[in-house]
Amino acid sequence: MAILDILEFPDPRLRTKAKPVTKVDDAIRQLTDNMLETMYAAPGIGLAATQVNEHKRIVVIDVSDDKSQPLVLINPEYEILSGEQEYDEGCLSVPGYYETVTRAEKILLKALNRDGEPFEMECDGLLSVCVQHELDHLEGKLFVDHISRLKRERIRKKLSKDQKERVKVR
Ligand code: QAP
Ligand code: CO
Repeated sequence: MAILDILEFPDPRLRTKAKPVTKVDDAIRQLTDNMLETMYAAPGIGLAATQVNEHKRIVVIDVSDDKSQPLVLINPEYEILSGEQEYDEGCLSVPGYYETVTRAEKILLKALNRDGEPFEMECDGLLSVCVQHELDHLEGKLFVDHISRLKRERIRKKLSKDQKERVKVR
């Protein structure tokens, strides 16, 4: 297993649209395991392959309190079932920033699991927010695209400055 590097906003590679996985083989399973390890180490509750510069339709999520319920989603899709909810979202690719985003309340998620078998599940609450947030990544979209341009620009400038200073002190 390995901990992978996470791309940070405004890295243009985060804008890449991910391609479907054509076969769930050992290499894909190894990537999902490394993504879970990276997410748990961060620590985070969700991570998309895009964030580790792998442009494949793969997401890992664990919203349980004790990190006991890893979800591996391959070629995921969802349908909105009902309602709206607001949540203060963050992102491992936008470290240190949280903003309120409005998303659907209930969704029907369809994906392949780690063994390549299709499954469906209804999601609500935090899990529903997390699925919608992570599937945005696969389209090259970030939660900061759901907030005002003024707020997004403020975050972009601060993170760019942090990244430059990190290079200097290295
Ligand atoms: C996406 O986000 C999410 O800023 C997953 O300094 C977030 O795991 C879905 C994290 C909220 C639904 C609700 C963020 C860690 C982790 C940071 C994460 C940070 C350290 C974010
Ligand atoms: Co994110």
